[in-house]
Amino acid sequence: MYKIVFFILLLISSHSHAVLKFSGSGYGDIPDGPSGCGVSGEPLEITFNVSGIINPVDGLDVYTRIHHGSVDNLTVILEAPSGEQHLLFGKTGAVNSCTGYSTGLNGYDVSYASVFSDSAGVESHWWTDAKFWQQSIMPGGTYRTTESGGLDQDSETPPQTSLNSFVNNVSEVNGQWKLLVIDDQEINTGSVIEANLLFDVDTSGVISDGSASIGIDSSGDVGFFEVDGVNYAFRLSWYYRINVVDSSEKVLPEPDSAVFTDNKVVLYWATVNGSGGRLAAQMSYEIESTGSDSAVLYKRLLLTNISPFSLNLNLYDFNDIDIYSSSDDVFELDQAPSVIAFYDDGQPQYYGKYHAGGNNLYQGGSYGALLNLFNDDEIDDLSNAGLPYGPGDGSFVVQWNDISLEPGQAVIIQANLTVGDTDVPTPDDPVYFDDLIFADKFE
Ligand SMILES: [Ca+2]
Ligand SMILES: [Ca+2]
Ligand SMILES: [Ca+2]
Ligand SMILES: [Ca+2]
Repeated sequence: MYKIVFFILLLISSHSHAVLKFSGSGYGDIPDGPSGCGVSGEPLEITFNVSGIINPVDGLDVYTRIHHGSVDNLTVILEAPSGEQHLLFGKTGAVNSCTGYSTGLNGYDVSYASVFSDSAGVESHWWTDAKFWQQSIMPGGTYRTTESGGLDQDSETPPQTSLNSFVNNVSEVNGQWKLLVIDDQEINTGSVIEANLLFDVDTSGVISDGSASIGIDSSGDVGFFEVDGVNYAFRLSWYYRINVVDSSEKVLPEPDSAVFTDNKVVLYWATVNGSGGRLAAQMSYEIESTGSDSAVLYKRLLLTNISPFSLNLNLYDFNDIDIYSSSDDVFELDQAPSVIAFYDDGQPQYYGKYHAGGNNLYQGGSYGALLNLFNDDEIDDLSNAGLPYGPGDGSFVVQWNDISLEPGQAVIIQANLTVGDTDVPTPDDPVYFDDLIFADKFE
């Protein structure tokens, strides 16, 4: 029972999130408002074509760079494709009146951007800062969205509102979003320089088959490979390095989307931005039960060169194995450089094998030492050393080096992780590994 609770808690806490950014179009001058009180100007409509969001949206931030002589002229409304609206701010500083704080916005300077986000916390009040900077320029900052000022507003700190609650309740996320920027007083004018919508998307989930399951977090890492209640792997993740471009290894970042079926997930990256968007990626994890207490995990990574240049890649499959408990695992080189066997020293019936296709290099060692290779600021190639290792908290990594990709060309990398507790491994043990495994280029 304790184990099950622990597993669930970790899955929840490992929820991380991908951020999908959509830039606006239609920037320009905001039509000036008319004279008088209570009459609005024509809105400047900034539009955002949002598409491809298939996973749940947990949150939304709105990045704005608005240039204006007086913030109290402005009312800014976000409109979802399905028509629901949410006010970012309006008539700032107008308490039982038509005019409010005469505070300037300097949208031409990126450091003066205003970001609307629930992450700002309630202590960061848009009105309080606007009041402080009256007759001057409001600096950049992150704020909660806020109710409007005007004749009905009797507070200098009107209630703050939630963009996340708004986006959680819109009926359609994909489609054309609008930012309506309205000036409702004459004389002071302004323009919109830039606006972006940043959707916080949850691509985590669990795949399972029989008694085997694996949790996928939004970063594309796989964790908690469990079979029949025994855990075999804590974290499986991919790193890469583009020669000449990168001065250290990069972790494959959060995917844009994840498509789950029962025992399989496919993760998609339109661009892998860590190296300047030179790669697109697609990753699948498929789990297959091979008995009541054994299973195989198929890992398949497809990387495409979407840059106009030839690239030379290194790929690393990082396997942090923690069998049953993490401190007493043994790792052995079964067949260099591609097959690595491992078992629990205390309970050797818990064992497994890893089989890579076409890799050049491997390295075993402690989890911390191996992780340092990828967290430091240096280029690291694996040493074909470190095995056997243990008993201890071990891990292993394999590397495919010198993969040359012309523009538009792709590479597929595959590896399998087989675990089971049917017997103690010997060199002759069959590995659940078929002849389809390969690492090859295709056009
Ligand atoms: Ca105006
Ligand atoms: Ca162990
Ligand atoms: Ca490194
Ligand atoms: Ca380990």
